[in-house]
Amino acid sequence: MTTTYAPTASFRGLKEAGRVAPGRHVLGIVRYTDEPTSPTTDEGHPTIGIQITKSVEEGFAEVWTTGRPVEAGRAGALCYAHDGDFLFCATRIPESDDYVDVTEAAYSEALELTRTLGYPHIYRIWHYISRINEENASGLEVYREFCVGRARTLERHGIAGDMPAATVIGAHGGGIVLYFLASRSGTQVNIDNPRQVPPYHYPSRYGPKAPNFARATHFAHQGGGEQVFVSGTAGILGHHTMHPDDVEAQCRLALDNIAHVIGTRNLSVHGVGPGCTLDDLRAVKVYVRHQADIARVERICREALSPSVDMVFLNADICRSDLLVELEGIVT
Ligand code: 3EB
Repeated sequence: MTTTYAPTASFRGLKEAGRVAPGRHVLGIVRYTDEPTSPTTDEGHPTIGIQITKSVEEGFAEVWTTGRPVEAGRAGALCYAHDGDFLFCATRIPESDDYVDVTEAAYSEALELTRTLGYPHIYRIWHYISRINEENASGLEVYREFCVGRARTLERHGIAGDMPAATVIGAHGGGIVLYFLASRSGTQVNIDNPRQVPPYHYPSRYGPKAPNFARATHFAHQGGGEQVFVSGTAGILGHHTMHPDDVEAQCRLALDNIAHVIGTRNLSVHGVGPGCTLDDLRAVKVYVRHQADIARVERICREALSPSVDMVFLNADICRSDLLVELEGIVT
């Protein structure tokens, strides 16, 4: 797949985050580091920090760049930048003993911003949530509270199933960081995996309100070029967690799930193509619940993916407490 001027991500050292190739412009910077920071636009683009590593030395920046100059702005708690065709937006919800209303409010603000600025196609969303598997004051798990808040906003806006690819992963502190990409034009197709129940049809045993995201989003940009955004993908078949005590088996299943989602057959069912393979995956983030499992997971991922893949490994909780590993990536 080729990309002309669409936003692309690269992983860099925290200190080199702002240095970009000639002709590229920073649309947004996400710092994966040892402290949370609320978004700012001090450098002419949003910068936000997720607390997800144990030290700043282990940290890195995910730098989103675009082919055109950007304009940055703020709206309430949201920081954003846009280039006429693409919008990057980030926000942080502070640590809270009840995430339902604050999630609903943040999601509503975000949806409203995309409408006000004229970027109605949200095509990829990331969320990092501290204490994700802990019970909050209500007795409900934090992830489940988040799902209730998200569902309320979507219901209010009449959005049933057509959400894009997403990630929800545990942070080590700092509340909820949310960031997303949206587009003014282009053709977005949200893609399911027939091997996995669509999240919005998960039974209520996983929470009072179902999650809502696609397994992948295919995006054909109006100026040419296509990208496939693969959601955080775990060892789930149907709606069941498989191999609950076996991180290696979960990792292989997650990779199989991705291969299936982006393969020729599944993409053609959704009317898009050509299909791709695990070899095409880039900007891969691998989340591993137990630090001690990272080496084993890394071996499996290095074998399955391209030798030239840009890939990072993070020790983080996954949204179901029996999931030990999850991974995401982009075909650009
Ligand atoms: C899963 O397949 C694993 O709630 O938006 C992955 C990606 C997961 C996104 C979300 C949840 C979400 O259910 C968990």
